[in-house]
Amino acid sequence: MSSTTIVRAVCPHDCPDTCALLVTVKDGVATEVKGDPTHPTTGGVLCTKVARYTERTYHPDRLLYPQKRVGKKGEGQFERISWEEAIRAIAARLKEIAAREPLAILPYSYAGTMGLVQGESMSARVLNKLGASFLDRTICASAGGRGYQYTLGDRIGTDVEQTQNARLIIIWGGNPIASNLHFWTRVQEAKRNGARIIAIDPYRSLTAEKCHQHIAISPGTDSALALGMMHVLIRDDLLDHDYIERYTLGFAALRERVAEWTPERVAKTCGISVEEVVELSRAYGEGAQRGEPSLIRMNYGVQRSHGGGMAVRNIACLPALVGAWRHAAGGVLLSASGSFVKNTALLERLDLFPQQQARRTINMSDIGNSLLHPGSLEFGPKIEALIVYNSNPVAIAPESAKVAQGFARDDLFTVVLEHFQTDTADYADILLPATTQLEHVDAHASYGHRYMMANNAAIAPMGEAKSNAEIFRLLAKELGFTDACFSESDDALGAQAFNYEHERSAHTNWRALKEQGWSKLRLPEIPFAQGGFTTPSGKCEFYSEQMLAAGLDPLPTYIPPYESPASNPELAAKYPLAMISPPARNFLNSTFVNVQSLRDTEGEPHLDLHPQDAAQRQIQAGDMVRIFNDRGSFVAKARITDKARQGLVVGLSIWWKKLASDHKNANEVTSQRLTDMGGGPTFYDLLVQVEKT
Ligand SMILES: Nc1nc2c(c(=O)[nH]1)N[C@H]1C(S)=C(S)[C@@H](COP(=O)(O)OP(=O)(O)OC[C@H]3O[C@@H](n4cnc5c(=O)[nH]c(N)nc54)[C@H](O)[C@@H]3O)O[C@H]1N2
Ligand SMILES: Nc1nc2c(c(=O)[nH]1)N[C@H]1C(S)=C(S)[C@@H](COP(=O)(O)OP(=O)(O)OC[C@H]3O[C@@H](n4cnc5c(=O)[nH]c(N)nc54)[C@H](O)[C@@H]3O)O[C@H]1N2
Ligand code: SF4
Ligand SMILES: [Mo]
Repeated sequence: MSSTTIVRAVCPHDCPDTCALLVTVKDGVATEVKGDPTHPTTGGVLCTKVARYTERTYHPDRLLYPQKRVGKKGEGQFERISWEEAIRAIAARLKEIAAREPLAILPYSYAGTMGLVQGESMSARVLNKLGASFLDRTICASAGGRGYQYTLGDRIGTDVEQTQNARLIIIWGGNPIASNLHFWTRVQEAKRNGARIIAIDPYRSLTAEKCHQHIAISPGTDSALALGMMHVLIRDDLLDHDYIERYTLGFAALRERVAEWTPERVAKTCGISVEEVVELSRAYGEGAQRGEPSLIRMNYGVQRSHGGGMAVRNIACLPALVGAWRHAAGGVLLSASGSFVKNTALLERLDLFPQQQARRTINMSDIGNSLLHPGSLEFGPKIEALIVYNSNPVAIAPESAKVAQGFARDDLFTVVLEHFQTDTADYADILLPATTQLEHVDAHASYGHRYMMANNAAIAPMGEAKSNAEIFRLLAKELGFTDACFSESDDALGAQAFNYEHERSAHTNWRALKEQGWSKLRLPEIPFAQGGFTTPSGKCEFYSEQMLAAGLDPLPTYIPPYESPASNPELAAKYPLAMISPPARNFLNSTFVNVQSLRDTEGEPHLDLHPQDAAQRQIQAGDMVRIFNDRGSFVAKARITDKARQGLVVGLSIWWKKLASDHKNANEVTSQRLTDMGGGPTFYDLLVQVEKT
């Protein structure tokens, strides 16, 4: 007898929307993945990528059994082995290393799945028990997260479900049509209700194109624009004095600081006009004076350069100045992740770490340098074993030539857990097949909305694939770890993910969450109407003692890019063009690049150049060009367009190297230098030269 069921699931990808899914399963086969129409932020709509999720799950290239490498590292030659052999080989090698130097073992993982079970749960327990090095997971949001935290506290902002009620929406360093679709739907509703929409972006992105106004700022100069806005707001007295008095700290010092940031100076720094600075500030301040909610949707594009943390901090100061936090639809949203009450300690069990043993943390953003480090007193031991899951570092980490060189080390033991044979998988000693979201259970928080989510397994694992948690459980057993926590099932881990005792989440539990799929946290509709920021002072901190203690300027300031014509003219003489490589709409970071229908839509790696920059180099549309600097080079097909401001080239990303004609991607030219705070990467802070191949 044939059977059809609908299973409640969650989109696992690194996207703020964390959609609620309904998976149709016919006779054990997932036939359709749809958005849950009753989930308020999903609204029954998925992006093109995940609407095709079955194409990815049933992809003919799925890894279906464990393999060991037979060719050279990077060649991608593997031979099938059994799970027993794979787990035995890994455990033996890890044991041998741990007996000498546990800190030589390092995990490398990020948000390939955002699931709390298949992310850092059983994996962390095993690595903690081993006494391995910790990984600082900085690759995306840590600079901005830190800047936000210094200013406002936890990552809590305006509820995305209020967006349509805002009268002014500033989309700052984000391209929601590609990367935050369900927010964009609400922006359009706001637009229909008469709201004004402004994009601040060096590139006329799909989103910027559809806004009322696009301010094409030079990359990495956002903190200066925010200083200029504060200057005008204070100069023209477009302030909420009562809010400033009650709920902020350091206004007098801020006033003095921003006095020097005249619109003229700001315009010059940001490569925009004086009018743009003044009009933006007035629109923001005057709207607030009329009592209208204004929302800043700040996104991670502003924090991928040297002063990224400061940029987020400066922008985060704006709502308090004009009292925008008084409105449910006002304020700023960078991330909602701090809204959730997770049981991290229980999931990860840091207490398992050997008590007397030294600890070490390796930053994932300069993994190339770390893998090539011979070891020293300061650095600690050389890295000898790497366990990679939920990430594809050979494609996504900066200064790729060094990353690949590190992965190619013959004396490095590398285990990769993956769905596909990615660029990183090619370097594995042991390659293990992992389940996808349709095949395992998980619990999810979100960084774009306020719903706790549960993902049920819809189908049986493909081939011999196992969930990450199951793989680490097997490893724990082989390593002889007998603590009870090492035998907890994926479902038991899911049940531990949230703290249901806390008032924000107390209204539900794991079983109910799995049945309903999602449940909204209980947060005040207007989070900071009466202050209540989670900073040390409880106020919005224009002046931050914490920053001072960390050796940073305690007041908003401007930190120029490492590499720009203004800040590094010598380098610019050789490499005159700034470059950014933001996400392509049909990929999700490096995921989906191998799904043919989505790759066909993106075509091939492109480079967008301004007509004048192209003419100067005799480059015509469709020419293959080489993009290069001292770190490396890659080729792409030229697209000539004024979407890129003059002096800027744009290569939408993140391509799999092996699927590009030269087996390289944009990360060949990005740099391993870190942001001002949070140890973040500087993916959008670089200079290059471009020539016809
Ligand atoms: N389709 C799709 N969706 C995604 C992703 C994806 O790869 N594809 N990635 C996911 C992930 S991991 C993340 S972190 C988020 C990212 O989400 P966002 O932070 O919204 O990132 P982007 O969509 O890349 O938008 C960044 C925009 O910032 C612009 N930008 C670059 N440099 C600067 C600058 O210095 N200043 C300003 N003001 N703007 C700048 C870029 O041109 C780009 O249009 O999206 C998630 N969603
Ligand atoms: N040039 C440039 N580089 C960038 C960026 C950029 O804008 N430009 N963006 C940066 C940002 S914001 C981010 S967040 C990073 C993202 O970098 P990553 O997190 O590495 O990228 P993803 O493609 O999201 O996920 C990586 C892998 O996780 C795997 N995966 C998914 N689910 C599971 C699972 O359940 N188990 C296992 N074992 N594997 C799974 C997928 O198959 C995929 O290959 O890239 C960064 N790199
Ligand atoms: S990638 Fe984002 S928009 Fe697409 S289904 Fe997943 S959560 Fe929704
Ligand atoms: Mo990210």
